[in-house]
This record gives sequence, structure tokens and C-alpha cells, in this order.
Amino acid sequence: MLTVEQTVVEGIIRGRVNERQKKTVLLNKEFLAEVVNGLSKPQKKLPCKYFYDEKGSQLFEAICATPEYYVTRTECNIYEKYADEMSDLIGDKVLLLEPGAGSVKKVGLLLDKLNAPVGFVPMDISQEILEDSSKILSEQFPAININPIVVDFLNKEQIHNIFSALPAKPLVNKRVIFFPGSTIGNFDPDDAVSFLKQFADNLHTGDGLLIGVDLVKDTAILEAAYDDATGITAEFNANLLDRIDRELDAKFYLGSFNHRAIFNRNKSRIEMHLVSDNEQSVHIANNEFIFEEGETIHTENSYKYTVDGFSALAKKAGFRLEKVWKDDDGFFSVNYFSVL
Ligand code: AVJ
Repeated sequence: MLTVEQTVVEGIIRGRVNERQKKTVLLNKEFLAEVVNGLSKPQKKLPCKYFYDEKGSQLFEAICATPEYYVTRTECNIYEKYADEMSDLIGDKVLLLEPGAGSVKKVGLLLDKLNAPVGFVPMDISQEILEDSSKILSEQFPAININPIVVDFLNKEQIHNIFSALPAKPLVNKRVIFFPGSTIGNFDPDDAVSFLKQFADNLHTGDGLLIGVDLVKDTAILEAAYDDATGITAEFNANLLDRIDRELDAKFYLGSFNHRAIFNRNKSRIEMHLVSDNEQSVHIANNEFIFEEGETIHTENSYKYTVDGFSALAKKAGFRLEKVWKDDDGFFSVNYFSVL
């Protein structure tokens, strides 16, 4: 079999690589580089952003429907109950922006209650996902101006260019970033600060951030949420290796890696790992990776915060907490911050 790189070269020589293939190959190259880099570390790891291919996205939807994964359900209940209050705080003539466009349902609960919003700007790296979600939203909210933008929101320059081009007063009173889902929990705290700071730097004083953050709780509840009885989360985790097998020149024996989810209370995070059940070696392109029996690949962190802990983090990024809404069990929080 050819390596990814050889395949491009061969393709170009034979003149049969079209633009789309070239793009896929470039993306595969980056994927391969990140996989090789992560598996070369003393603690092997893989970037969690690669969970979400088509199959992974479907599995994530299925996770959200498990009884153990309280996260999505609880957050939606909070919007259902308090979107009016959120809307009062946000005020009229808001321009709402959402980095990542995966949560049509959540933003819908909010858009439904906003007072004369100027528009909604979903931002995503995938044009396809953006088009799908924008279509659903414009059907659901024909009166709201939906303005999708294809952007990699981890790219500072792209974010800056977009924000500099946004309409200002008097047309727009406030720009508010909507970041639901506790996606911020996937960042290490220092990275979370710089990620949020990038937004604060591009906003004006008085603009806002409405962000969903999962809270610290009993270990048993947390660990069950990331290790559901039907094994969907285990499948979601293993799909990462399956994806590497499908998209890169690799052969992981999926059956020989077991799902593990533990709450690391010291670091206040759920860690997902894939545990090798024997001593084995795995070949990826021209690289070989040796696994001891019991050695793990760390595939995801999902940080859990206290309300005070998270507001201290956001303060470092230039935000002040205005109000927080929680469910009755105190499992999840939706926080409104304003830019200082
Ligand atoms: C989509 C990042 C919020 O961390 O809870 C769910 C991803 N991983 N089950 C989370 C996830 C395993 C999820 N986020």
C-alpha cells in the first residue's frame, strides 16, 4: 500500500488528482502528522477533534440520548426554563455569533426568545454542516437574518477579520458569543483562557458571552456519563482508531483496545483512554508504535468546573460574570459574561 504522501505524488504524476482530492489529501496529511506526533509522546494521545467524522457525530448524538449522559438534556432544560431571563439580560438588537454550528436545537431555544435580534452568525469549519444547520434555522425562524460564515475558529487571524467586519452601533447594540455544550471543557484551562481571550479582544466593552459549562459532581455520576451501560461512548472512543484505519494507512486491532473513563479529581477532568489489552505493535504509514499491556492512549479531557472556578478563568480572559443559571441538581451551568 502507498503512504498518503506517495499517493498524492503518484496522483499528480498521472495527472489525476482533482482539487477535491487534493484538499482531502492535505487534510489527511495533517491528520497523519497529528496522529504520529500524539502517539510518539511518553503518554500516547490523540486529538479529540478527530472524533467527529460522520460516524462519530452520529455516535455523539446517540450518547446525548443515553440516560447516563445528563449534559445535553440538562443544558436544554436550562434554556427552556430561563431563555426569557437570558434574553432580558442580552437586550434588543443583538448580533448572536456561534463558533461551531452543531447545536441547532440549543440556539433555537434562545433565538425563540431574543428581542429583535439583528442576526445570527453560525461559524463552522465545515461548509456542509453550516449549510444544513442554517437551512433548518431559516425555516424555523424566517424573520431572523441567518448569516453563516465558514471559518476555523481556532485561527486567530480569520476570527479577527470576521469580527472587524461585523456591523456596529446603532444597528447592533451588542455582539454576543454563544458557546454551549461545555465544549470549553475540552480545552486545558490555560488554552481555554487564550481561546476566550481571543474573543474578548475582538469584542467591545459591554458585548457578551453566553456559555454552557458542566459542573463538578459525584465521581459515580460523572464516570457513568462517559461510560454508558449500552457501550455507545465506548464505541465513540474506539471509532477514533477505526477512523485512523479507514483514512490513514494503518491497522489498529479495535478489539484489543478497551474504553476507560475516569474522573481525575486533582485536575477536575474526565479523562477518556483506550487501553491496550496486550503487548502489541501498530503500524501507521512508515511508523511503528509499541504498546505495553495496559498502556493507554489518552483521547479526551472534559474539564468540570465550579461556577466560581469558571468565572475566575473567564476573568483572566477579560470577562465579568453577570448571571448564572443552573438546573435544580446543580449539574450544569449557563453563564452570561460581559466584556470588560
Ligand atoms: C461535546 C466535548 C461536550 O466532553 O462531554 C461526550 C464530548 N465525550 N462523551 C463532553 C463527549 C464523551 C462532550 N463534548
